Amino acid sequence: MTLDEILNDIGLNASTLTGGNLDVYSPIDGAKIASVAMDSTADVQGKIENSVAAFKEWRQVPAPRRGELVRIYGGILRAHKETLGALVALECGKIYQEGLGEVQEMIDICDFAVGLSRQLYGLTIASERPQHKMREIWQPLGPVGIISAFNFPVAVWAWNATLALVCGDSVIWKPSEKTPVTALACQALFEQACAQFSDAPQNLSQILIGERDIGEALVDDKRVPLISATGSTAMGRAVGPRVAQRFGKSILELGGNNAIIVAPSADLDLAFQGTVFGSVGTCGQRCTTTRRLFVHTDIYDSLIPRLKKAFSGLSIGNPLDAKTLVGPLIDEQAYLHMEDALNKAQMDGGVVTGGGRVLADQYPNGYYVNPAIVEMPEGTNVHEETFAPILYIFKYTDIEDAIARQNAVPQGLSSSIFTRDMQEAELFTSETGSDCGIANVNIGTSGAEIGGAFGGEKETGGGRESGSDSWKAYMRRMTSTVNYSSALPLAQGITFDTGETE
Ligand code: UN1
Repeated sequence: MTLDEILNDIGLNASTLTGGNLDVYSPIDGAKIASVAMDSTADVQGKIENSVAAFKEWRQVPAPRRGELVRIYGGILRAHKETLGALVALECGKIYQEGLGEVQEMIDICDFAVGLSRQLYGLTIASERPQHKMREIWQPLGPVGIISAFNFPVAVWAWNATLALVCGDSVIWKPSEKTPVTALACQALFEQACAQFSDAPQNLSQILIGERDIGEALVDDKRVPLISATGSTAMGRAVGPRVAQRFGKSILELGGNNAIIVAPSADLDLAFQGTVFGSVGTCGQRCTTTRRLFVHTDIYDSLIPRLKKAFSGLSIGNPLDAKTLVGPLIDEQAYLHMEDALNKAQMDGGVVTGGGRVLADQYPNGYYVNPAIVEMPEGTNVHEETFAPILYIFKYTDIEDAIARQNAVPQGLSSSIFTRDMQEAELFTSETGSDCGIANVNIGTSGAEIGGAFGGEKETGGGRESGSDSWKAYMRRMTSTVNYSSALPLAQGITFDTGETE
C-alpha cells in the first residue's frame, strides 16, 4: 500500500501534508513522507478557545447520545483498519501486525466507551440527617489536553479521547512531532463520524501540531482542566509540576523498566514466547517492553541459550513485509541511545550478545538493529529505560529477592512472573509483591487489554487510562445533599441557634 493509496482510503487531503514547516520522515528508510504545518502559540490560544466553546455545547448532549458518536467512529475505524494500520507502520516503524493491533485497540476502546456512555454511575450515600439524600453526580470536566508519544501514535489518543468524549469533554491532541500524519488521519476519520452525527459541535476534537513550545502552551492553560500525557519520565517531570502549579489535573503515563521473573516451575515455552514478544516487539519501543529478566539459576541454562538463538534468528526489516518481526528504531538518536546503553552495560560487567546496526547498506537512513541480550553480573540492576530492544538478564535463587530487585528501580509500570507455583503467583500479586501498576502471571509485560486500567507507579507517573474506572479522571465529581424536610438540621449535630423568633 502506498502512502497515496492510504491517504485516499482515509480521505485525508494530500495537500495538508505538503508545504508545511515540520518535515516527517518514515523510519523505514528515512524518506520524507510529509511536511505538515505547525501551529503557532497563537493558534493554540484560538484552538483552546474553540474547545471551550465546543465543550459548552457537548456537555449538554445526553451521555448515551455522546456514545453514539463514538459508536459511529468505531465503525469507521473498522472500515479503515488496514489502511490506518499500514500508516502507523509507515510513520512509526512498527510491524504491520502491530499497526493493526493498535487500530484494534482503538476499536476496542470505542466499544468500551459506548457501553460506558450508559454507565457513568454515581453513588447514593446514606445521609446522617432525617429526610436528606446524598448522592454523587459525575459532571463533564472541560477540554482535555492529550499529549501522546510516537510509539503508540493512535491507540493512546483513542484511550483518552473516547472516554473524554462520552464523559462530555472536548479534546485537543498534541501528537508526537514524529507522527503527526497518523494523528491527522485519525482526525479526518473523526470528522467523518461527526458529519454523520447531527449533535457534534464544531471543534469537538482538534489537533495541535508542533514541538515542545506548543505542548507547553497547552499544559499551562487554565482553560484545560486535565492534561493526559504519555512519554518519557523527563517529559512528565516537566509537565506534572506545570499542571499542578495552576491546579490542573494530570494523568501521566511515563517510562517503564518492566521485568519478567521466570521461576523454576515455569512453563518455559510460555516464558520464552512471552519474553521474546515483550522484549523485541515494537523494536523494544513500548512503554511496557520487557527490559529485565530475572531467571532462577535452576533453569537458566534451559532458557537463556534458547533466547539467544531466537534473538539471532529474528527477521529484521521493512515493517510492511509480512515476515518481518522487528522493524526499525524510530530514528538515529534512538540507535545512538541503544549503543550508549550497551557500552555502559559492558562497562558494568555485562556480557552482550547481539546488538549493532543491520541493513545499513539497504537503508542508509533507516536504523535497524539486532536485538541484544545482556547477561548482567551478580548484584547489579538497571535503573534507566532505554527505548530499544535490549534485554538485561539476571540470575536469582530466592523469589523474595527477585521481587525486591524487580521493584528496586525508579519506574513501576508493568511486571510479570512465569510460574506454576500458586504460592509464588499469589505472592507476586500480593501487597508485598510487585509494586507496579500491572502485575501479570504467565503473560508477558506488554500487550495489555483495554478493559483494565493502564498505568503505573513511582516515576511512571501514577496515572491510569483506558479501562476499569479510569473514566472518573475525565469528569468532575459533585457531591449533592438534598433536604426534603421542613427543618435545617446541621451535620455533626451542631446547634447554631440564631435566636430569631417569628
Ligand atoms: C505504550 O507503550 O505507551 O500494553 C502503550 C501494551 C499496549 C499499550 C502500550 N496495549 O503494550
